Parts: sequence; C-alpha cells; structure tokens
Amino acid sequence: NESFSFLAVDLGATSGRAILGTIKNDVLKINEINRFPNPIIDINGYLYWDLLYLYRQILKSLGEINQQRIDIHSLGIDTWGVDFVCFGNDGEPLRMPYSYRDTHTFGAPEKFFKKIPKEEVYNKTGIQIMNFNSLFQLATLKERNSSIYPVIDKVLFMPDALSYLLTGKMVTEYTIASTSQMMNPYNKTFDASLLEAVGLSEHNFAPLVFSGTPIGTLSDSVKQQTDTGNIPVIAVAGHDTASAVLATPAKNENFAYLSSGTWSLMGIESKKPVINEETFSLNFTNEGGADGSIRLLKNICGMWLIEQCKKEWEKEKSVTYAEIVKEAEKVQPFTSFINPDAPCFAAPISMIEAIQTYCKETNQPIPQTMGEIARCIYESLAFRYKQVLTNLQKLADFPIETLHIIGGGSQNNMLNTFTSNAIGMPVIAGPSEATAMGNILLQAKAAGLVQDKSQMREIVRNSVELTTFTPNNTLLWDKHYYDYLKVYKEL
Ligand code: LFR
Repeated sequence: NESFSFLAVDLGATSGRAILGTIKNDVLKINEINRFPNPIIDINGYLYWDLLYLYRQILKSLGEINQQRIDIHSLGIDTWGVDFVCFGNDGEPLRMPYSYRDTHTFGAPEKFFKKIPKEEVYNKTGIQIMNFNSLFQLATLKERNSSIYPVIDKVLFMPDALSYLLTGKMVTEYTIASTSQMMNPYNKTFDASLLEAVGLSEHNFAPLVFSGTPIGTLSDSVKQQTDTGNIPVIAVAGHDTASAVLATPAKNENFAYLSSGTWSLMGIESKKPVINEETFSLNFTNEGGADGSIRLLKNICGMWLIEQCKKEWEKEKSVTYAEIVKEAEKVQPFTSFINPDAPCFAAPISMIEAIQTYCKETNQPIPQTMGEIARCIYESLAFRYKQVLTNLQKLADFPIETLHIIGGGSQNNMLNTFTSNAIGMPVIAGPSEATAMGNILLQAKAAGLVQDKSQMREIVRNSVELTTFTPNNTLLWDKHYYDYLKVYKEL
C-alpha cells in the first residue's frame, strides 16, 4: 500500500506543465505543479524555442516539489516531435532550436527528393512527409550553409536535450527519434543513407535507448540550484503523442485513438510497420510506440485552428473555450466547411481571415461571428476525423469499434458529440492529461511498479472518469459529409 510519486514534465507546442503523479493501490492521482506558456520566439523572421526558459521552468518545478517536501522517485520529460538542439564537441548548445513552424523548410522535401526519391524516403522510414520533419530541417540547415552545421557534434531531440541539461548525459530516445524521418521502423536504428544525405552519421547522435531507460541523476549544478537530491531522470516516451497513446484507457484492441491538442493525431496501434502504396498515397505515418509497437497515424490540424482564432478574439476581450462553444451552439449548423489540413492554415498571419478567404474561394457563406467561425471549425474537424477514420479502417486488420479521444481537446463536449455523430461510432473521452499520465506510468514501469501496457491502461481506467458519447442524427451528418467532401476536393 505504499505510494510512489513521479514528476512528469510535459511540453507542448503552446504550453508546458509539470505534473506530479502519485500511484497507490493501482490508482494514479495527478496534481499540477507548474504551468507555463511556451511561446514561439520570432527573431528577424526566424522562429525559435526558448530552450533556457524551458530549462528554468523545469528547475522551478523541482524547487516547488522541494518546497512542498514531496519525495519523487524520478522525473521524465516528453515534448512535441521533430525539433532538436545541436551541440558542439564541448557539449555546449550551438544555437537556440528552431520551431517546426518556421517557414524556412517550405519546399525542402521537394528539393531533398532530387537526392533520394520521395517513395524511397517513405519506404525507408514509414514516416508521413511533412516539411518540418527533422530530416528536412537538417537538409535546410546544410543547404543554407548554416554556420553551425560544420561544427555539430551531436543532434539531440528536444526531450533528450533537456534531459541532458539536467544530467549531463546524452541519449537518443526511440519514440522521439522516430518522428525525425531518419529511422528504419523495422530494425529501429538510424538509416545510414538518409543521415549521409544530410552530411551526418550515427556519430552525430547519442546512443539510442528505448522508453523507460534511466538516463542519469540530476547534475550537481541542478541539485544545488533546486536544493534537491539524487533524483533519476528517465527517458520516458519522449514524444508526447507516444506517451498519450500509452495512456489510452482501452479495454481491448478494437479501437482507434485521437490525441487531441494543438494537433489532432488519429491512429491505431499496430504490431508491425504498415508501409505500402496505400499508406504512402494517404501519407500515413509509422511512429514508434513506447512499447515497441507502431503508431500508425495521421496528423490533422487540430485545436491550432481555434487556438489561433482565440488569440485574435482576445485582442478585444478575453474569452474562454467554454464561451466560444456556447456561441457556436447558437448558430445555424452545417453552413460552411474548411479542409483543416489545407496549407493556408499552417501558419497564417490571421487565422480568422484565412478561414474567411477559404470559404469565399469555395463559394460558401463567409462566417463572421465568433460562433460562426467556431462552428465551422468544429464541424469541419468532425468530418475530417470521419474521413481519416474511414481510411484507417481500410488499413486496420481489425474492426474499429470505438474512438478514444484523449488530451486537452477531449474536454470539448460539443466537438465530442459532433465527432461521434459524424463517425457513427461511440466516442470515449478522457483522460485530458493522457500525455502526463503516460509519462508517469513509464516511470512507474522503470521503477518496477507496473509490468506492461495493459496494466498501465487499467490504472488509467481506475483513475479517471471517462465520458461516452453515442452517435445521434447520423443520417443528417452523413448528408452534410458530402458537402464537406465537395469543399475538401475543391481546394
Ligand atoms: C503533437 C506533436 C505531433 C507532431 C507535432 C510536431 O504535439 O508531437 O505528434 O507531429 O507535435 O512536432
């Protein structure tokens, strides 16, 4: 009946948090210790992450733990994918890391495919082609003759870089490395020809480790600054999505998941990579799972759409998501749709204008009010989920019977209802802190407290209240799905 506490540092592309998890009698209780924004910093048109600020927020969280006299067993860090920090051979960071939203990688894949054809890159990695994948970021740095490129000793992905700042030990954790588009998903090692194409080799990466491996303990400098002891830092599933999927409260295998945050990641678990003409043409990805399985999924532009609009509305007066949903409930349904994944929504100067322009160009009514714009976003997302789920079912060798929506976006009951109606399938919503829970459960595994994924999922089910949404009005949603598809195809 002993209880064990762990600290999860979960960094998303808009905000970060430190969450304390305590496990007792197979129940996991979580408690937020620190929450902070993680803004992208624009310097002369380049977009960066503030590595030192993130480091300081982790120290602040440790200090808080210490002040509250909580004993933690270990700490683990997960972050968004693909971004990395370069280090020189003296072990010092060479430059602040770029954000994947930086536009300097636009067009980079097409240039790269002149060296290695697109299909070959996909077949080698199984990773969906996205301009910001680490492979194309590195290719861009090299091509631009970036001054740091010749002196790069090690490339560390975001969670590994932060763990290194805390411990002085360098590792490359498998799930986060899989997002780079430089790894072979069959033997789970770097692909030498892809590394060579960007002028690097395996020596430019720290040793590969699998999720749940201890990296080291806090350095003397961190201990002094935070007044803490020899706390181990664990390489959890460094990729946030991998941590979240691990904490999906599924009872059996016949499910799909939707990890809903800034991105909506929709997929299934697969024992083996699924790489074929169909997954290539649909641009599905095979990312590494925390238990060695494959996350066959697709990136869908998710809450980013509403987050960006909210920022604009807030220039006038502050507004909560609950208020936005309330407004959306009042307006005429099924009026205009967008393709959430159209390139015009990736990094627009004004999201509201981008949505209005899209509607204008596709001859639809132009949404004006907050409610109209939000409704357009939520209905379009629900239809996009249906579209991707239909493709997933073609690829899955089992019947998908339930959709688990996890992550912060799972708190939006309007969107959960829309999604269930659109897909004609039950939606189970929660937990909203799936990523932190997956992070904590992997630390618990490293500590020998839990054995495997099914036990972790049982703990999640014991620990949170889940809400089920059953489909309603499916005929009406089916009818409007065709309107959405027409618009989707037009642009
Ligand atoms: C979600 C996520 C996605 C990845 C995107 C960019 O937070 O990690 O899985 O494709 O961010 O890194």
